[in-house]
Amino acid sequence: MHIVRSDAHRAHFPAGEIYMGELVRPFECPERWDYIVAALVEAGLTDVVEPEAVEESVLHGVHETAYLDFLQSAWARWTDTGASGDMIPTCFPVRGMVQEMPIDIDGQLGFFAFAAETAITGGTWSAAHAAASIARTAQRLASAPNSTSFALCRPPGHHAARNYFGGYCFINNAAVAAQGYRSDGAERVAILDVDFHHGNGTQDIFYERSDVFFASLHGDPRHEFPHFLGFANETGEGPGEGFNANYPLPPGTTFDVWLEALEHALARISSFGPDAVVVSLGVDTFEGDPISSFRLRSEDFKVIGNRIGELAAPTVYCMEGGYAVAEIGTNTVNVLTGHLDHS
Ligand code: 7XA
Ligand code: ZN
Repeated sequence: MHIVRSDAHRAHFPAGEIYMGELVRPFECPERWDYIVAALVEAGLTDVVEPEAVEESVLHGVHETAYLDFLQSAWARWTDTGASGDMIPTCFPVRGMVQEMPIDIDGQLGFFAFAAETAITGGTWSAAHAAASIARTAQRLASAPNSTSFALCRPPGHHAARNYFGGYCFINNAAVAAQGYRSDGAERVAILDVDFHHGNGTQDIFYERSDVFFASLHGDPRHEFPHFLGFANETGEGPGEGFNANYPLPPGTTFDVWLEALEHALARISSFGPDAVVVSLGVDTFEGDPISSFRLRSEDFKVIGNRIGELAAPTVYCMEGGYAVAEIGTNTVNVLTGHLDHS
């Protein structure tokens, strides 16, 4: 299994995250990456590859140009105003307001954001771009039948939509991998999102497409972030009708219930007949996760990888969430070795 990673992620680390009325140290922190790397090495997964820069055509296949331009130029324009702190969005174009991009950078910040916990810093664009390059490189390396690679992306990506960021995500790495498969000739790609949170961004990007099937298992949005997408009746639109499957699950969900949903999602993916599979791999379904509410145990993650491996498709795992930092490495590696045990 190829492991694609880069130190470039360290450039992105906001000073704070708004959480329960306080500005706290962000849960999405650089040590998450260090713990995963240590566990990979301990498991003998040492075939490490540095990323090659993702092509503009692939990025533009999943995000709008105005959004990418905003992300790339945001920090310089922000500091030009005299601001020196991180960019935290505070004003959003909600129901009944004008949905047009303002001129002012602070206005644009709210226009391109859907949540306020996620700040942009001076290093955000370079880190997010490197994470997308990691996903694209990992996807290229998993093109042969049954080949598997791991994209150790940070920042994560699955909340990033065609034209908005939030939930710690800026560029949708899993979508980049899926689009990469398409531009390399795959006809059908499936994305399976096993992170605790709904992959609203991935759903948004592919909602009207029939070439990419999206399935997500996640906390019921009536209780859990991102709250406003991820319901079971969201099945795709237009040509994409029938190519989106959501499995919202209640707080406290244990592995037996979660696994039933996984089996259902895998059956849907099998009947779609994908040429390749992208997995949005979050391990915040773990029982000890500080911001989530499922009850999966470390050994359960092996079963997840094993079951995904049974699809016997070229597979790329893209790292998403997981905030029980001391266990994030074990839980992530358990999925990967569970996959390899199968093949
Ligand atoms: O998969 N997504 C995450 O792990 C990020 C969730 C961010 C939640 C913020 C709630 N205040
Ligand atoms: Zn998550």
